[in-house]
Parts: sequence; structure tokens; C-alpha cells
Amino acid sequence: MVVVVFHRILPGSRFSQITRLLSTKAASISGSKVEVLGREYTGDHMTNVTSHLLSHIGRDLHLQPYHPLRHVAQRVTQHMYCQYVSPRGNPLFSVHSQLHPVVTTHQNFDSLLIPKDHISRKKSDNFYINETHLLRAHTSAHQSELIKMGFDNFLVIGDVYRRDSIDASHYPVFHQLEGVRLCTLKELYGTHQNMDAYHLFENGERTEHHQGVHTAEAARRMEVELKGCLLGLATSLFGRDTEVRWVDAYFPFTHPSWELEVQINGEWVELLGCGIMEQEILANAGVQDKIGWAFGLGLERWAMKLYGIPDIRLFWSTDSGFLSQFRFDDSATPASYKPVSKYNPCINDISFWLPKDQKYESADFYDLVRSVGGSLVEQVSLVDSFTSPKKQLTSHCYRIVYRHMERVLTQEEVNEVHRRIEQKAASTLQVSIR
Ligand code: FA5
Ligand code: MG
Repeated sequence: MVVVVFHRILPGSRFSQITRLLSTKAASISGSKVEVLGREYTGDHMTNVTSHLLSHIGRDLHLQPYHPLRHVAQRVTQHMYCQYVSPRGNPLFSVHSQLHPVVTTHQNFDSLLIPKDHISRKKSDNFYINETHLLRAHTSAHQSELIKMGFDNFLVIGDVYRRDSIDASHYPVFHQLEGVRLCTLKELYGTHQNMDAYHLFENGERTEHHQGVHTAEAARRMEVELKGCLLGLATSLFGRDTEVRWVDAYFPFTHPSWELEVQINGEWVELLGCGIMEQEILANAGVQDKIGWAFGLGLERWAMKLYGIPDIRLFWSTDSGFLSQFRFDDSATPASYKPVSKYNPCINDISFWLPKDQKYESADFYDLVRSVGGSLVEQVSLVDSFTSPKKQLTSHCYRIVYRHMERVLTQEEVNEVHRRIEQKAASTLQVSIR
């Protein structure tokens, strides 16, 4: 579909970028047909993608020239290029930043040893295309296929999709950068005189510090290398004086696992998850003689810390007031975000009785609000829930905060959107507005 109304040409923006944004629909849903970037899927009982969500596909913020997410991706890539160089002086890591965002449940979960009944597979947490396909929930979904293809050191950069509550630090689409490195014994230890004394593998007990198949020393060496690489990255982006901390973590696909946190406005925020790859993943991908580490970081989180960007929705802004602040060719150029303008929020509540004999999930309502209200919605939260014994019905009250990032909103405008949300909730979720 071609959108013919051209509101305004944004000064400083690239024309080609705007054309793409307005004139092509990279993904759409009509009836049971879901189309994503040239591939067609048939929807079924698991389908829960909405047109509004699909409209984010193809924006590829991490590939847009001068976009802050691209600057951060470039800086991470540059760091990895410098850290890992082949004997001939070439970067060891390859970069994969245009992989299709629709993956199979095998890629997103099974290949990563995520159990069949694991909560992360829930329909209420993911955007499913159908029973067998979903929009990737993390870039780890591509680990196994790339290892099978023979890559030993690689980065995957891409958009990821999760059904989540909406606030200044959560958005249903964000961007991750994944790093994977597989090492042979020789690569991990260099050349020692007595190489026979060193081993990657043994038939031992799994402990909190290493997998049963790994020697304690090999696992420890990998941990030191991984943490050193990631701390070096944080230091090179945020400076030596920035305080960070390691926290023990759990992922089904790594052991042991850690998260790196940094303080943003006095609060500890998770920057990445990482760990020593489960050997079974490597074995399933046909690799026998190597040990691996992996990490996955959120580009928005790093960009928010690096540039002081206060709201995750700003990354989607097409306003030149925002974009022009990052218009520099060298990604290492220092920059700090200056608010374009601040407008007062409009707050409206909505209360309804949940349907009696039909399943209802708050995530469905969050999607609905987002699809009707679009970027006018700053936050939706459940503020009250009670059950009336007399009616045998449960009531939910949600608070919706409306705020436009770029101009003043009138109460009439907000009322109109709010009314459409009420109507759509009543007709599609079978709730009765109170
Ligand atoms: C993962 O997605 C794992 N795949 C990461 C990983 C890769 C672990 C390889 C081990 C080995 P997690 O859900 O914690 O884990 O997300 C990873 C990072 O993405 C977080 O640390 C954070 O930086 C970012 N992130 C997670 N959720 C959000 C969100 N809702 N909004 C913005 N960024 C987020
Ligand atoms: Mg996490």
C-alpha cells in the first residue's frame, strides 16, 4: 500500500529512508495470511501478531545511518574487531545483521535446550505467526544455524519481539546484539611447551562453576576471557569511572551464566546476559572439539546509558529534533541527548468486567491499547483488580498515560482515542465497560 499523504519532509532526514517508511509495508496480516518481508505464512490458533506490531518490521533501526542504535552496534562491532584478530591481521568476527526476524520454535527454543514447558514459550510472552513460527524473542535463536554453517566467531544484530507491559524502558520491539566465540584447545591456551597437560573436556560432575564435560580450568579461562572482553566494552563506551557489577544468572543455553549491570539514574539496570555455551548445543550443531562462550546485549539499554536517552520510545522517533543529535559519521563521537520538548501527560482510566467464560489476558489488552493509541500511549498499567462475589465477575481497572513526545495533546484528542480503545476492547475482548 502506498501512503500518499506526506505530512512534512523532515529536515536532515534522508529522503530514501522516509520513502521506505511510508511507502512499503514490510509485513502485514489479512485474514489468516501473514506476510513478513516477502515470506508468507498461514495463521492458526497461535497467531497473535497485530498489524500495529507488524508495522515495526522493516524499520531496521540498527541499520539506519546516524541512528543511535546503529552507532552503538558499530561501537560494539569495532570493539570485537579490535579484540579478536587473526594471525594475518583480519577481524575474526563476522557480522550478521539482516537475518529474517521470523524463526521457527525450534530455532528460538529447542535448539537452545529450552524445555517444552518453559514459561518463556508462552503465547502471552511472544508474538507467534503460527504454531511453528514466531518473531524471534532473542538473537540467540540464530546461534545454532550459524554454528552449523561453520562460523566460529560471529555477531548477530537484529530486532527482537516480546509481549511486555509498556513503559519508558519497555517496548514490544527492541534490538539485541549477540556474540558467539568457539575456541579450540590451542586457541584458548596459546602454544605451551607441554600441551598434553591441558584439556578442554573431561567426564566430571556438573558444579555451579562448570559443566560436567568441561575441565574446571578451561571453563575458568573462558569465563575470564568473556568477562574481560565485556568489561572492556563497557569501559570503552562508558568510561573507566562507570560502576558496573556482575550478577549470577540462569539461562537454559549457558552454564555458568552471568548478567552485567550498570547504574542508570541510581538504579541497577541489566545490560547483557552471557555464559559458557552448553556443550550439547555445540554437539548438536556438529562441533566436537571446541568450547564456546556467548553473550546477548540490548542495544537500547547501552544507548540509553551512553547518550542519556530517557525513554525507549524515542528510538522510534522520526523527528529531526531527535535524529539530528546523532548525525555524525564517526560512531565514537561523544553525544548526549537533550530533550526536544516536554509536554504534560493526559491520564485516563478504563474499567471493565472480564468475560465470564472466555480466557482473558492483560497482554491482549496492552496490545490493543498499543494498536489503537500507537505512540500516543506512554504507559498502561493495571491499577486495580477485584472480584464481585455477587456478580461472580472480576473487574480490572487500567491507567493509560497519553503523552505525545513532540507536541501538546488536547483532552478532546485523548478522549477520542480513549473511546476507540473502549469500543475495541468491548468488541474484541468481550469485556463490559463499567
Ligand atoms: C536473552 O535474551 C538471552 N538470549 C541473552 C543471552 C545470550 C544469554 C547468549 C546468554 C548467552 P535477556 O532476556 O535477559 O536474555 O535479554 C538480554 C538483554 O536484552 C538484557 O540484558 C537487556 O539488555 C536487553 N533486554 C531484555 N529485555 C528488554 C526489554 N524489554 N527492553 C529493552 N531491552 C531489553
Ligand atoms: Mg535478563
